[in-house]
This record gives sequence, structure tokens and C-alpha cells, in this order.
Amino acid sequence: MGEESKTPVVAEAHMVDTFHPPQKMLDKHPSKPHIGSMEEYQQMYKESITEPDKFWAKKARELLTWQRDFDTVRTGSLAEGDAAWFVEGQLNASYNCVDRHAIKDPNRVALIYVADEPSEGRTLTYSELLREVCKVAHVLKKMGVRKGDTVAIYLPMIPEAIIAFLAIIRIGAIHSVIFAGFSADSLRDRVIDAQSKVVITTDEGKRGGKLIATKRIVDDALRQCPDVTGCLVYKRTGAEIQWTEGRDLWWHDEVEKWPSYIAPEVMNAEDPLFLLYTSGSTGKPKGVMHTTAGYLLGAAMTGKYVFDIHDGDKYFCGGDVGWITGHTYVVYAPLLLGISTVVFEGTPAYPNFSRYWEIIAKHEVTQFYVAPTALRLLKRAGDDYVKAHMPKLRVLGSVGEPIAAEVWKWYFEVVGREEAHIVDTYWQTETGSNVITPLAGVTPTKPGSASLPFFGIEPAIVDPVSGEEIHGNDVEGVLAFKQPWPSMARTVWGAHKRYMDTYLNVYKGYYFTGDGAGRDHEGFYWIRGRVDDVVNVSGHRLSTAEIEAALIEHHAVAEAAVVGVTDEMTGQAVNAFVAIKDGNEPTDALRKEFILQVRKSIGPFAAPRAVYIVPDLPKTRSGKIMRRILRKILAGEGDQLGDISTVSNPKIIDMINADVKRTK
Ligand code: 6R9
Repeated sequence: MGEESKTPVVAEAHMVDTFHPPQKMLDKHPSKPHIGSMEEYQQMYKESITEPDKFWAKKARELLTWQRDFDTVRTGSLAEGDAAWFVEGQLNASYNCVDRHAIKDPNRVALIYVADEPSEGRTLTYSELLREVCKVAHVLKKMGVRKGDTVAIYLPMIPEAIIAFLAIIRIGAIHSVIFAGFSADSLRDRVIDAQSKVVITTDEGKRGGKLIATKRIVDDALRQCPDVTGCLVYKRTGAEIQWTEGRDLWWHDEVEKWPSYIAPEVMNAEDPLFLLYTSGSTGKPKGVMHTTAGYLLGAAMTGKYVFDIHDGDKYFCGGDVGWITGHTYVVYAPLLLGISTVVFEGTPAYPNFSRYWEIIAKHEVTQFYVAPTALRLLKRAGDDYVKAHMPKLRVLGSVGEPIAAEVWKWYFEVVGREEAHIVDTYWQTETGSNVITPLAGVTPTKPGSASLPFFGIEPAIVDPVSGEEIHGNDVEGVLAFKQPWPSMARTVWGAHKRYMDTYLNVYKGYYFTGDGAGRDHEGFYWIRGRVDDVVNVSGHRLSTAEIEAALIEHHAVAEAAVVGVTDEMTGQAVNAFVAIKDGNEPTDALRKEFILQVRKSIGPFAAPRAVYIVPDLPKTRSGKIMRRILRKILAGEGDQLGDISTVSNPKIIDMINADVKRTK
């Protein structure tokens, strides 16, 4: 376990205040929260753990529309890595997100598109969404996409991104979204790993007043993807772009050719729904695979109970569709529940720091969901920006990283005016939907704690040294889960052994999250952060090994070690130590080249904040780089390194210490 995560939970938990769902939130509620009390939560929770088949069968039939009912609720186990849900059941995800609402209430607004420029945007009703989805589904079929194929999406936050998701799953294909901030190299690797033959993109993207050359990046990537036969391009800005005849097709030309209905493909509950690549401890990103029914149920359940979504609500998740938060809470949860979801193309800072609050006010948003990194930025900008009148807001969600108590309180008092309930939701790409979280309108909350487990989640705090579960309250360790739940990832694409080794073989019989956590005297969970080599920069999950692999690609680099350091604004920041090959001079120009190398290999969001060029890296006698020492030096504890007798080259430590002190 990382040395950062050893603060005792006891003192902290006794000191913090407990906040109950505000009365004013309940007063402005259109009816009342789905769950009436903590007792009701506890009783439902108990059933979800002791009688999961009964609990989930009921919820699956209540929240999803099936073309064929299931007999078996769940089979398999965490130990075997073969958990499966609702196995005989058949359904289509796009039918569940679109058709059933379009049939019932065609004019209900599905998407509220808020463009980068505040004056631009449009709304799409459920019936309009159905037409667009069907047309694109036809286009994809014409482009050769078949059931079970993967289709890559490299799109900014525009309605067409959601249309693309839904068109792909309508025909039984699997979407693989690559965040449109990834570099051409990263895009190429993911397209190849997923064996995608079709890529969907725009001519350009627009964000925060800046243009992003999405098509150019796709062109660069596809030069090394010989198996890609088609590229569907949505015209967003009208920029001049390169065109590859026979491969590239304009979205607007193609959709015109097709009728506005196509029947949804009948899918099995366990058929793959999507892949989403995420960082782990090693350099190679993992294509986390989610399946149809279980994932959809997790999205619908958490939408309903965590965010307390009711008919007529307007939900605004500020996450990008390139990450899991955007998948589950921009697209699936709100659409499954038939409400309106805001698709926001811009940034919280453009044209000024009032942007989010103005959107919430204008569109009468009822639930807002964002990462603490954005809140830190907006808090620093000052309370004057939070002038907008946001009378409908009932729920304020936080996701992606721990939220500091001051930021939590600012969110509650300044943004929510003490009229909205804060839900600090803990979950991961692999869990599919929220797993430790308050329920809006129900759970008392403590700033900084993700509170209590969601239905079906049976957490365990495990001693990382002995691997034994630590029972009782007031305990600290690593976080694992003891039972499979419907929306857990089923595998890593083409690498099931890696899935087993990363999540299920670490502590046999448990799902290992990779996070440290404490359980306080009242059973509330406090997430401490990753205990592996994953860093969290502005809510983006990055692997230090992946950044090291990018640095090594530079011709002057002999060895590199990357560590995460605490950062006031971004949560963590990436710092790199680089040993250069003989014949190179440690200049600022070279440092810049290293940063560029990471931008090029992964994307701008992974660029190191600081690069230290060092003569050598501290290593064990067996040659392992000692990142622990580098972390301590950066934390200003270079003179308290403890036992360094295992370091094979101790002299280097003094040199690095001096170098870091000089630069800071
Ligand atoms: C949804 C998402 C997962 C990692 C996870 C943990 C961190 C997420 C958190 C949180 C503290 C929360 N994390 N939510 N830490 N409090 N409420 O972010 O998925 O990108 O896969 O990252 O994010 O460390 O393990 P993903």
C-alpha cells in the first residue's frame, strides 16, 4: 500500500460534520425521493446482498424492456471470473434508451445540446433521436459493420456522439470510444487492439474557443491501421480536411440515403455492449469490456436511486463521453430513464467561469454531476461567478477523485445554496456504475466520504500484506468487493488472463479495486486513492508505466521513472525523472522535447508538469527503479528516506535531491 494512505481514519471521522438531505431539497422535489428513509435503504440493501437473485430479477424486469425474459438471474463467481447475469434474456440497448420513450412520449426532449459558443445549440426529442439513430445504423451496416464488430468513436461532445453510440448498439455492434484528446498514436493502438474496421469522427472539434483537428489525428492514426475500411465524418466546423476516397464518407451525405427506421437487433444479455480503454499498472491500456443487460441495469439503477431521477428531470453530467462517466451518466442512465440529458461541448471556463451555472439556470437542470478538479478551478475563480438562479437543482454529484472537505462545502453552500444534496460517488471504469455512494434525498453525508455501498455491493477492507479481510469498523486497508454485481466488467478485450490477474487473482474470491480505503466507526467508506501505479490528474486516470513507455520512445532517453505528486489544482500531477543517454546535454530544450514526446504518444492531458534530467535513477540491487524514493524527494522529505540500504547507487539520491531543491 502507498505510504500516503496510512492516515488513521478514526480521528478524522469523529471530527467531521454529518449533513442530512436538506429540507429545502425535499420541499422543491416534484414528488418525493424513490426511497423514503435510511431504514428502507438498509432493508433493500440487505435483500440485495442476502437474496441477490430475488432483488435483481425484480429490478431488471422493472427497469429494462426485454424481448425475451430470463430464467437465470446470475451464474459464475468472482473466483472463476465467469460471472454472468440474466443469461437467457434478450434485449436491445438502443430500444431501451430510445424507442420505448419515443413510443410513449415522442416529443419529450432527449438531448439538450449546448455548443461551445453560448448562443449555439439545439434540442432533440426522443422521436428525432430515434430517426437519427436509425439512419446512422443503416449507414454503418452499409459500411460493412456486422453484429459483434467493434466500431471506434473519436468524437467531441456533440449530439452525434450519442447518436453514434446508439446506432452502433442498435445493430448489435460494440462501441469503442477513444477520448478525443488522445493522440494519433494512442488512437491507433486502440483501433488495432479492438480490431475496429470503422472509425467515426468530425472534421474538427471545438472546445473552449479552440479548434481540435480531429480528422487530421484520425488520418495520422489510420496510416498505420490497414484493416480500417471506413471513416464516417460529421461536419462540425466546415474546415478544409484531407479526404481518402473509398474510405472516408460524409455523415450528412450518407444519412440522407436511408429511411428513418431500422429494427433493433435482438441481443443476448451477456453480448458485449462496449469497450473502453483504461490505464492500469502496466504500460498497455486495457480494453475493459461491458455486457448488455448487466451494464444497462447498473446505469438505470444508479440513475434512479443515486441521483433520484424522476420523470421530467433534466440531467447535466459534465464528463466527456470519452470516459466512463460520460458513458454511464451522459448517455445511458438518463436515456434509460427517459429524461433529458445535457450534452455540453465546451469547458467550465469559456467564455467565463459562470458557464456551468448559466447552463443549469437556463435549462432548469435538476441534477448536476462533475469532477472535483472542475470545482477546484471554479472555487478559485471566486463566488461572484456563481450568480445564476438555479432553483430546480436538487442533486450535486462529484466523481473521479476524492473531494476535499472545503471544496465539498463550497459546492454545498455556494453552488447548491444548501438546497441540494451532495453525492460523492465512488466507482471505476470496471465497475460500470456507482458502487459506493450516497443516495440523493436519503443518505446522510460526511464531506470527503463516499459513504455507503450501493445495492449488491458487498465491500471488504483487506489487509494488503496478509491478504486477509479486516472485519469491524474503524479499519484501514485496500478496498475489495465480495460478490459480483450486474454492471461489473466481464473481461479485458482479448486478455482474460490480464483481467483475472488485475482484479480477481490478487485476493482470491474478491474483486480488487486498486484503491486504499478506510471504514469509519459508523461504517462509512473513505477512499484514499490508488495503491498501484495509477495517477489521477484532474480526474483523468493515467498509468505511470504508460508515460514511462512514451518517454523511452525518445532517442535521448535511457531510462525514465514517473511518479504522481500531490497538486492543489489537479489533485495529482505527473513528474518525470529521466536519465539520458551519453552524448546528450541536459538542456531546457531537451526537457521540452520530452514533454512533447508524451503529448504525442498519449495526449496533452498526460504531459508531465515537471521533468528532471538525472544522471541515473535510484535502484535496488536487482535493478528495480525505486519510485518510493523519488516520491519522497518530491514531497520535500528527501532527508527522511529511512532505510536506503537496498539502494545500489545511494550517491545518486543526493544528486537528485539537490536537483529537485534547486528547481522547486
Ligand atoms: C468513475 C471514474 C477510477 C478511479 C478509482 C479511484 C478514483 C473515482 C472517486 C474516486 C475518490 C471518488 N475515484 N471516484 N476517488 N472518490 N468519488 O472516475 O472511473 O476513470 O476508471 O477512475 O478514480 O481511484 O479507482 P475511472
